[in-house]
Amino acid sequence: MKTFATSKWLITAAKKEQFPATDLPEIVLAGRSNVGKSSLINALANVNALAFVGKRAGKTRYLNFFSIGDVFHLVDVPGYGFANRSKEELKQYGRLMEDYFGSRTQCIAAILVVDIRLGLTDDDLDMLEYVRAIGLPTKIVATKSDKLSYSQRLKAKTVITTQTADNNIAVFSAESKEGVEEVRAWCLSQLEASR
Ligand SMILES: Nc1nc2c(ncn2[C@@H]2O[C@H](COP(=O)(O)OP(=O)(O)OP(=O)(O)O)[C@@H](O)[C@H]2O)c(=O)[nH]1
Ligand SMILES: [Mg+2]
Repeated sequence: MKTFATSKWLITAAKKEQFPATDLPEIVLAGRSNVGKSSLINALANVNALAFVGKRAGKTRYLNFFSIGDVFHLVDVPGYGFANRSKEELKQYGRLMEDYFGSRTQCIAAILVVDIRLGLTDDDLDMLEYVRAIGLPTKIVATKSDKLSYSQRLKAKTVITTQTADNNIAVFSAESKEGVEEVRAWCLSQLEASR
C-alpha cells in the first residue's frame, strides 16, 4: 500500500512537551514488553530498522513517533509487564502513558499486540479494558504466528477471539509477514472513519 511506502522516524519523546506539535491522526501500539510492537511497526512500514527491535525485553524506553506517508503517525510505546524495571522507571512509564492518553486528542485508534502463543495476559486484559473504556477502536494483533503450526494458529485464534469477544483479530508475524496487509488495511480504514 502506497501510504506505507514512505515512513520515517520523527521523534523520541520522554515527556509530553516533546510530543510532535501536529494534529495528524495517530494510532498507538500497546502490548507487553518484548511482544513485538516495534517489529510490527517495521513490518507495516516495510523497513527493517525504523523502530528499534530488542534482543532483550525493555528495548523501547520512551514514546517513538513515526510518520507514515505524512498521512498519520504510528506511536511505539514501551511495553508493560517488564519485571526488572525499577520503581522510578515504572512511575515514569505510568506518567508518560497518562500524558499520552490524557492529551493526544488526535489518537484515533489503538493496536493491542499480544503473543499468539500466550493469548491475553491479565495485563493485556487490563490494557484492552482501558483503551475500550476511553473509546478507542482497537485492533488485536496476535503476533509471532510463525512460532505455531497452522492448526495451532487456528486454535490460538479461537482462544483470543473468545477472550476479547472480537471476531476480527489479526494473526500476524513479523517474520513471515502473515497479516501485514490486514493490519495496514485496518489502519487506513480507521483514518477513513475518523475523517
Ligand atoms: N519469531 C518471531 N519473533 C518476533 C516477531 N516479532 C518480534 N519478534 C522478536 O521478539 C523480540 C522483541 O521484539 P520487539 O519488536 O523489540 O518487541 P517490543 O514489543 O517492541 O519490545 P519492547 O520495546 O521491549 O516493549 C525480538 O527478538 C524480535 O525479533 C515475530 O513475528 N516472530
Ligand atoms: Mg519496542
